[in-house]
Amino acid sequence: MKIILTYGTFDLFHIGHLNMLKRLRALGDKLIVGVSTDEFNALKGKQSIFSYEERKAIVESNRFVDLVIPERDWQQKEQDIVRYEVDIFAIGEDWQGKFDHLNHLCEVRYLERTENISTTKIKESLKGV
Ligand code: C2G
Repeated sequence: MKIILTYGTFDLFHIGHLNMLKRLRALGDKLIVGVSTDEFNALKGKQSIFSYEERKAIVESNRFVDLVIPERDWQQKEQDIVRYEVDIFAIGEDWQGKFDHLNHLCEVRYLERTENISTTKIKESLKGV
C-alpha cells in the first residue's frame, strides 16, 4: 500500500487541481490531501473565496482522494509523513526544491502543473462581470 501526501488551498476548484489530484493518485494506492485552513491561508497571504469547510468538502468528494486533513502550519509535514506512514510527498513543480528537506522521511516529487489556469486568473476574469 503506497501512500501519497500533498497539501494545497484548492480554492475555486478547477481543472488544474483535478489534474494534479489525478497525477498524485496515480503514484500510489492512497492519496491524503492536507487542505489549508483559512487561518493558514492568511499566513500564506491567500484569501480564499470558499471557506475551509467548503474546500474540504469539495476535495473530499473527489474520487482520487482518500483522506483530507487540515493544513494548519508549515511545520506539520514531517509529523504527517510519520503519522500516516507516507511513501511519497508530492506537489506541483511551482514548489520545486522547497520540500527537499523532507526526503529523509519519504520520497519527494514535484509534478507538472496545468498551464493557463489558476484561482487568481479565475478571480481576475470575473472582475467587472
Ligand atoms: N496546481 C496545478 N496546476 C494549476 C494550479 C494548481 O497543478 N494550474 C496544483 C499546485 O501545484 C498544487 C495544487 O494544485 O500542487 C494546489 O494548488 P494551490 O491550491 O494553489 O495550493 P498552494 O497554494 O500551492 O498550497 O504547504 C503547501 C501549500 O499549502 C500549497
